[in-house]
Amino acid sequence: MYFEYRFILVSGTGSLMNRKDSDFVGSLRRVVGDAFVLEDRERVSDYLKERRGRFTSDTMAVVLPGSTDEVSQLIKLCRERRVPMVPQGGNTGVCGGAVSTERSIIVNLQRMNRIRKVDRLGYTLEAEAGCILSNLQMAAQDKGLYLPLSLGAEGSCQIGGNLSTNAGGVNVLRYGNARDLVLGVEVVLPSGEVWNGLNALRKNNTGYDLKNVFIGAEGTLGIITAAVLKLFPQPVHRSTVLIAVTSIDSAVELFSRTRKETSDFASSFELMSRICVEAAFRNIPGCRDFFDQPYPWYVLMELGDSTSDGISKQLNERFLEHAFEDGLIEDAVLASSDKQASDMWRLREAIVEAQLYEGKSIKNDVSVPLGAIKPFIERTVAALEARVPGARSFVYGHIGDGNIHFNLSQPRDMDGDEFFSRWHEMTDIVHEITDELDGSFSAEHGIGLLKTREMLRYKSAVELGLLRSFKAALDPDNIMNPGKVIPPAE
Ligand code: FAD
Ligand code: S2G
Ligand code: ZN
Repeated sequence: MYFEYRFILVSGTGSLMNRKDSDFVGSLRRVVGDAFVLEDRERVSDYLKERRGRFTSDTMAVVLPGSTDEVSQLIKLCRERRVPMVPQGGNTGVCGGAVSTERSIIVNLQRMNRIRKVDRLGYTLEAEAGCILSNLQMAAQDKGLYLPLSLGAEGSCQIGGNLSTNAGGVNVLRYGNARDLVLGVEVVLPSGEVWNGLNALRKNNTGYDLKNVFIGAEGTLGIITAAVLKLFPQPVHRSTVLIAVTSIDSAVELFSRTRKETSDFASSFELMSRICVEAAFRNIPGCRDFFDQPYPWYVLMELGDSTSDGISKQLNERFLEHAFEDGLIEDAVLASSDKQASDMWRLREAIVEAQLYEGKSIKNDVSVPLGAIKPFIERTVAALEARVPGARSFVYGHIGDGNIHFNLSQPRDMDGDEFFSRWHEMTDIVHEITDELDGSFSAEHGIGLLKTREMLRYKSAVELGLLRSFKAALDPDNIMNPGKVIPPAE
């Protein structure tokens, strides 16, 4: 009979930790410094919050590296000890991509927040991954330039997380997703090697487009530590309009005119259904109806330009005139001031928060071809409300990109947990119809933990095989954000 002496230490996070683990955490401290390894339950709690309450997160420690070299050393230690790492930015992701387990460490890039360079001539910005998106927008603006990536979480999400999720947001229509805004990245690989891919050239045609392997990989292939972003002329003139329409047909027809009639000056074309704006009026202070009667659908459209005489307003007025003449529009309010324009945007962005007051919600972020928007919405609303009478379909989003946020709020007379218990049943209805219409079950939020099931259902064996080959080649020990994006083999 032998006695195994297991030194059981209770770590700061409250999880039982054996001697080996505590030595390991000690080695992390030697890399980043004592102050930047958080174990105390109190101090790690924010890093463990999962936005939609769908997943619980735990961790051995939260580690805050201050440099690329420290990230590299951390990865080498984790690789040696086979301790999984979860890269984390602002923790605003909505798919559980930054959720950790007690046997992992969270590596948050918040300390790596230096803006290295803004090149006015080259229209580029080089920054570290931990920079908050809104800070980068300001840095560009200070130089009279424009970083168009913009989303509701921009005050807390980090550019590393934006690239890792290939974030979309409200300006994709004119400027593209995060992926389209990147010229180069610096990545620390699961081997601990640093790939300096900080290219600032518009043309550099030398081999595979490696940056795009890591953009959208959601932290499963390495940790993005810096990036070179494309900048654009600052749109000094904006013309924002809130349009009331009676049908999805009119909204889609309006969009199809936008590109030609405004010569692609429209940067945003957002759809909102009545139930969305009513929830905002009800729950969010400062949100008000811009019209004197209710309408079933609203479009928020914004144009911008950097010309001296500002042609956006003229383009918008002419566009609206034609649309009125053709009976596409019931009413419209053209923002007469920046304040009014921001009030319109506040109404749009408030929908996410407003829905929190409407009970539990089952959220879907899908995209369909523009011509399928109407059948998608009509079929899905009908199918869901037939399946769960009283389920309230909040339909809104970036329809210029074919991207619909189809978020279901629990029926007023149903228990929230019962509603959540039907999560897969409801999302399967949404995803089946999306798939039939050649759409995507994840338009901009990514996969994380939330949609690995859909990856199995809707991705071909060839595509899953390719994803697994990339993962095996780059992260053979599966220490980089394991379990995310790629479904476990069946
Ligand atoms: P986190 O949530 O911290 O992490 C997200 C993923 O990226 C995880 O898998 C993580 O492991 C990985 N990761 C983070 N940093 C790194 C890094 N440096 N290297 C490698 N991997 C990393 N998303 C949209 O696309 N469009 C929207 O319009 C939009 N609107 C939103 C509005 C609100 C109010 C909220 C709360 C969220 C919204 N989101 C939207 C979702 C979210 O903001 C984005 O997914 C965002 O890009 C996440 O960035 P983050 O820094 O918070 O990343
Ligand atoms: C949006 C926000 C994320 C969510 O409002 O554009 O991407 O909660 C969404 O649906
Ligand atoms: Zn969105």
